[in-house]
Amino acid sequence: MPARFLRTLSVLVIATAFFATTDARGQCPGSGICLFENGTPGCNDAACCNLVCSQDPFCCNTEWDDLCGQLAAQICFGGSGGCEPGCGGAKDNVECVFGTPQYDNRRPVGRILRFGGEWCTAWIVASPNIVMTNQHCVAGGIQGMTVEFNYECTSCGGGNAKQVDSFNVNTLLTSNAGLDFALLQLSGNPAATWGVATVDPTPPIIGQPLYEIHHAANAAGSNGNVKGYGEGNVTTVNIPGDCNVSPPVAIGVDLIATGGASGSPIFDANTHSVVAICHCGPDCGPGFAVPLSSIIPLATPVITNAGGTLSIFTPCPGATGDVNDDGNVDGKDIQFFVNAALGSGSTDEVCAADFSSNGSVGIEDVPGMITALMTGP
Ligand SMILES: [Ca+2]
Ligand SMILES: [Ca+2]
Repeated sequence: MPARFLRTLSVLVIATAFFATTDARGQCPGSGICLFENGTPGCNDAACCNLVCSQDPFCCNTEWDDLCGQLAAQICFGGSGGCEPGCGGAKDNVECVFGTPQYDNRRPVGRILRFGGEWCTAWIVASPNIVMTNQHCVAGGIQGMTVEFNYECTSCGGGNAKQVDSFNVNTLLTSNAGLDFALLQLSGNPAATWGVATVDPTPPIIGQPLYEIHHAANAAGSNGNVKGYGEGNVTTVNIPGDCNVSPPVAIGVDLIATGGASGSPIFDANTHSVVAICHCGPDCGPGFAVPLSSIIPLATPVITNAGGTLSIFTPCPGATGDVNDDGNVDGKDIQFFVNAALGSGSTDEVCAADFSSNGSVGIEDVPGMITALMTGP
């Protein structure tokens, strides 16, 4: 890249001239953040600023540019690649929701690289190896594309980068500019390791609670160097003309839609199923998404033809107490009820025991289970 080459050359020249004349660290601390391009000389962490400028005086003399941010990530933050929140939200790093169903849903979410550069977000929509992203992410073709899973940090406050698992993008199965979705087939079997996101093709409604798992780039233009997490709601539905979605099915969401987040799955906060994909919006501001209720009917035959298997959310038909599904409600169901309460029941078993309809089996379901045992078939 010519600009980078010239910049590297200028660093050498400046460094040679500068060390001979004056203190390279005169701008420490500066006013901007250290991890990203900040438009000013120096950065606001004095220790980090001194370290970086001792290696690259350009960062203090002229401007803290993207290379300075990358250097800061390497030498101030343990080579983590900068495990910092993408947009500065309180829970912007998915590690901050460790131990929740939301956290589990990070696994099938990967970032798309194009010729090694950060590009978009993709997620496993069907086993063994089909991912969904935005059409605009593949409008220039899939040449040089890979999808990396586990591009995550080790702790909520940052920590180090985890070991990534990379797959080549082999085939563009379909793309649809109107609904801004595309299906890609990867090499190998990423679903075996990273799982499949469950999809819910029910049309979103205003106020529906959501969360998004994404690889958004930072507002300052750095790499999307964290797996991001954000919470929000559906704010509007069926918006005519927004970001050229056709037919007008886009939904407004108070979730980020900055560069890099394109194609991210947006989950319903109660069912933990994907209901929409991130589509467009301003840097780190509320954006627009396309609901899976419009996409799934078109995607399903393509996925089937490519040998893929979807995981589709099915709401519980209602608790019966026949947890072992043998047609009777009796003592044999008690152990299955306990198993479901301990978290080792199947989806069907949880449905049969979840009298409170809260999606899990617990103490609140005991009265219903006792009633079923006393009255059931
Ligand atoms: Ca039974
Ligand atoms: Ca329950």
